[in-house]
Amino acid sequence: MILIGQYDSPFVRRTAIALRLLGLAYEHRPWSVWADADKLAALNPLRRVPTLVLDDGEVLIESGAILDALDQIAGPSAALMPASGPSRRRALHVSALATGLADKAVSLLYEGLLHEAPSQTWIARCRAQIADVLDALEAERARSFSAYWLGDAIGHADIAVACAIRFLSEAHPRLWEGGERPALRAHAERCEAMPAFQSAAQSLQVSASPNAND
Ligand SMILES: N[C@@H](CCC(=O)N[C@@H](CS)C(=O)NCC(=O)O)C(=O)O
Repeated sequence: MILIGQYDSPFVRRTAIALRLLGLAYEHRPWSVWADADKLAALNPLRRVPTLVLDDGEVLIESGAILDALDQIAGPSAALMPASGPSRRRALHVSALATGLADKAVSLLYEGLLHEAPSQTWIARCRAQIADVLDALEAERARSFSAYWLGDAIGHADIAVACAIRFLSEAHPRLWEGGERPALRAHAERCEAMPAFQSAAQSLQVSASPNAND
C-alpha cells in the first residue's frame, strides 16, 4: 500500500496512525497538495490527501472511506471501529465532530493564507464552530473515565480527536489554548505519547505561496 500526503494533515495523519496500529505495512509518499498537484491529480481528481493506493493499484480517497477499508483488510478482531450498535454510532459521532473540526481548522487556515481580503463572516463562523465542537467533545470525554473514548482499547474516534487537536494547536494555537479543556488535553497527551503517533508526526509548515508544502 502507498499512503500519499504529509503528516501535518490531520486526515493523512489519522490514516497513517491507523495503518500502524492495525499492523499494515505501507510506503509513504509525502506529496504536497500544491507542489505535487499534477502527480496527485493523476490518481485523485480531487487533488486531496490522504490518497491510498492498494497493492493491486486500486485508489482509495476520503479518510473515512479509507479507514473503513483498512478495518476490513485487518479483519474484525483488529478493526478500530466497533462493528455495530450504540458504540459504533457513538464512535462515528465523535469521529464526525473531530474531522468536522479539522475541516473547519483547515478552511480557516486557507481563508487567511489564500484570500487577499479574508471574509470576517466566514472566519467568525469557523471559530464559533471550532469552539462549540471543542466544548461538545470536552463534555463527552469528561463523562467517560476509561483510558480511551469507548473503553480500554484505542479506536478511530480517539485517533481522530487527537489528530484534530494537534492540528488545531499548531494552525490556530489561540483557539486551542483559549479554553480550559482538561479531559481533551489528557486524551490528546495519552494518544501523542504512543509510538504510532510519535512516528507519524510532522510540524505544520504554512506559507501563503501555493508552491509551498501543505
Ligand atoms: N474529507 C477529506 C478531507 C481531506 C483534506 O481536507 N485534505 C487537505 C489536506 S489537510 C487537502 O487535501 N487539501 C487540498 C484541497 O482540498 O484542495 C478527508 O477526510 O479525506
